[in-house]
Amino acid sequence: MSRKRRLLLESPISSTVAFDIQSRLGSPLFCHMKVYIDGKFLDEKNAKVSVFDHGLLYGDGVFEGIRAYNGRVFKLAEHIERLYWSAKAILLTIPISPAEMTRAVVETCRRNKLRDGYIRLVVTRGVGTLGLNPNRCKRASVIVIADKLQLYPIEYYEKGLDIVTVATTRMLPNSVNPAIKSLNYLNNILAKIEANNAGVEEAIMLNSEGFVAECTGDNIFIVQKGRLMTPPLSAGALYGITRNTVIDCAHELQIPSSEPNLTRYDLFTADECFLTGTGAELIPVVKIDGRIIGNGKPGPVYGRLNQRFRELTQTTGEPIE
Ligand code: PXG
Repeated sequence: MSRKRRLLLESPISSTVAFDIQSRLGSPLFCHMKVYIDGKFLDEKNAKVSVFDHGLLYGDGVFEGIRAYNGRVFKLAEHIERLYWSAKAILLTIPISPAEMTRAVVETCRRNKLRDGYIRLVVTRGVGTLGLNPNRCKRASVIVIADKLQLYPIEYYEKGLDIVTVATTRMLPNSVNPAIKSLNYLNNILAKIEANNAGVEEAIMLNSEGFVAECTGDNIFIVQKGRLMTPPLSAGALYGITRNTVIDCAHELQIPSSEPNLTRYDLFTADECFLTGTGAELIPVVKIDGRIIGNGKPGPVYGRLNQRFRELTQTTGEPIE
């Protein structure tokens, strides 16, 4: 077995997953997890959607991944705003107001006694017929799940990730615009499969012009001579909430930042590289397509931004209690 494969199997994420599966099957906790579906809090085992829901049949819907830290939901208003923007872009009417959505998220955390964890907010087109016409779906469904998530093994936050560029490109803005956080994630999943096949955790996706867009579930940043850079939204990057937070932190710390088009060459020759996402937080990258980035260790600008980000997550957000 290769060293990389062995590391993956022995990594903390494997044990987290194993623990999750065990606890879900055997533990009494399993029955107590409450999932919000259309105004009701249901036991996890009864939290189900119809096979005629177009979210299932066509990936017709939108979602958000949100995080709670220290008894507060981080950047909740920003996530709710992006959810309604995604819904607007696909002409999906969310049946509750943003204020009601905010209460649903906070209440789901409260009922699950979740102080630190991950919240998945899903809005599906709702129940329709076997035809794809969304006009047949009478009412969208709102789902809130509050759980735990460990996206990457802990060791990578200290050592940094080794990632690759993959062949699957980011979608064009005139197809499903990458700014829409839609339930149809197959494009990103195909890229993730390429990462899996290469034995790495994440993949860089280029746009159809060959510029860097982002990763399958994270935005990407580089540092070159003290300047922070990340691809513009027009390159096919998601309007990432963590991305925005990092840009704000850079401003606060007087680190100059910009959003130019970036090529793989820019990544290879950068002093530092890191990824951002709600699940991943800030995670350093030390190797891309076999090229060592900088000195092969997480860099000082990453360190400063990461420290400020952690302070913000611990001290700001919508209180749960
Ligand atoms: N780009 C894409 C394509 C994403 O899906 C991000 C960037 C980061 O955005 P935020 O707002 O979280 O900073 C995301 C969101 C996963 C997973 O399992 C990742 C995301 C969403 C759902 C699942 O890796 N990241």
